[in-house]
Amino acid sequence: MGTSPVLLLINPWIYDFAAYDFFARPLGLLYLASFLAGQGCEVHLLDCLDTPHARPGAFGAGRYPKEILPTPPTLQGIPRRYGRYGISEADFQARLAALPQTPDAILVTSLMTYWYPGVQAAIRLAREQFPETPVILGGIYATLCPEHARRHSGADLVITGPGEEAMVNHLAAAGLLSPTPQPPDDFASLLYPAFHLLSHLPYLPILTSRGCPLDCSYCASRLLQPRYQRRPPGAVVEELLYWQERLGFRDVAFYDDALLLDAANHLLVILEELARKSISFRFHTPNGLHTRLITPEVAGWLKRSQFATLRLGVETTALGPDRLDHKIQTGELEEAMANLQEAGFPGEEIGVYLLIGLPHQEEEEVINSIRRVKELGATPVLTQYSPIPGTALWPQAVATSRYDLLSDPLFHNNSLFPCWPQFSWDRYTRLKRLARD
Ligand code: B12
Ligand code: SF4
Repeated sequence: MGTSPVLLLINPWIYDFAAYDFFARPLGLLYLASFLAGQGCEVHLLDCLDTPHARPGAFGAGRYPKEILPTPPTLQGIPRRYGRYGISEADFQARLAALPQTPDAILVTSLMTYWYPGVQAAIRLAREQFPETPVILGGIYATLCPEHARRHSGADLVITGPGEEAMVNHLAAAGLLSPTPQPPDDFASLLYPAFHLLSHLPYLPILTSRGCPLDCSYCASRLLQPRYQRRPPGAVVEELLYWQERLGFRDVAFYDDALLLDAANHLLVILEELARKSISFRFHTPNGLHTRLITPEVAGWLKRSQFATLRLGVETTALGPDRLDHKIQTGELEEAMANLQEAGFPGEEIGVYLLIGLPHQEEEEVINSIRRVKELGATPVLTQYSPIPGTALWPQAVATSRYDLLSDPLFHNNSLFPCWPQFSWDRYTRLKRLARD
């Protein structure tokens, strides 16, 4: 076996009509990088999104550089400009050429299913430079659409699900590595993500748990992380301190699906410990929080600990037996709002995610939700539904869509409102205006 295997890890471009860096870093790939480095691999990273923003936003978020490209034939007629977000192709090639040697394997991650053209482009260009090197694809698109990925990505191997153990087994089978034994699928024992491989890191993404014990019908959390696992609160505090000492950043974005679950024994312990040590950050929750779990005590801690970007996962204020999730019941949004306002959050700092474009969703319901959120003094944030294969809602999504969702993941793109038969750009603009004004 001798020398360490050399691995090139790639985070591909985004190909889309719209994309914005709202605290987005390739955390899964960075976890994999540190894990494999810990197993004795020499790891290099080529992150197509690791570039200065074209227009900086608040707290380190911002607009990615975009190069306009022809709209794919299947998406013709969408009055939005398609393009590639991230570094230029020339920059990609230069970064490949700068590698000290030919890698033994190329590991590519993936995020949104409908961003697969970015995966294809990255694999194609990497292959041009290193035709002999095997390419392995993993991540979210690979897990949700494995058959499509096997046929169309250009990778030699597609691995689904959490990648740590699977990659070690694969490298061992290929004779590249003799693995040190690891406790199987144990999130708490993983090394910190390899943030040092990034050039631009204005904020720190952090995961305190993986997965979610709930099972909302439009969500893929269970498919991606079948087991809900939590790190000990003390370990999260240690990680935050570790990065603050080395990188000196202030902004932290939680990536958890279920950050507020059992808060008394988890998040609140973390925040109390930071307060006890007089260490402060500015926190952001770009992924929605569970509204019903915002008790007066939780709200108070969120305020004291400087949560600056708050997003509540509400999806719709319509209640009743037809709801697609188990996240909220009568009076719970009202209660959460009262608790947050009591704690001192002004309405414009409380963003409430409302999902639009769900199968069979009436426009009236969206309008009512927007009005209700505004009445309560919060800020409605519209998020467009993206249908996900394997979720409980998928069969309905396929049945209601005006696109053939089964034929191409490009149709999962939330910018198309693929499952909203009454969709028109005028309607959407009206709803956006209603939410904003
Ligand atoms: C954090 C998050 C975000 C963040 C940023 C994510 C980022 N890095 O860019 C924010 C809040 C910005 C975001 C936004 C959105 N998101 Co989002 N997000 C997530 C979330 C909760 C976690 C992703 C994550 O980082 N996980 C943690 C890491 C550790 O896991 P991982 O990336 O999966 O990596 C592991 C494995 O996949 C694997 N792996 C990864 N790479 C590789 C490579 C190889 C070679 C191998 C072998 C293995 C492997 O190993 C890793 C470690 O175990 C997922 C749901 C989920 N639970 O996964 C949704 C999810 C990905 N998001 C989703 C959606 C719909 C969106 C939005 C479109 C929402 C909206 N309607 O506005 C936006 C659009 C984003 C944009 N920029 O345009 C959907 C995807 C739908 C789809 N069709 O693909 C998901 C699945 C949620 C859902 N609804 O079910 N998101
Ligand atoms: S609560 Fe959130 S993460 Fe959990 S299943 Fe529902 S939508 Fe997914």
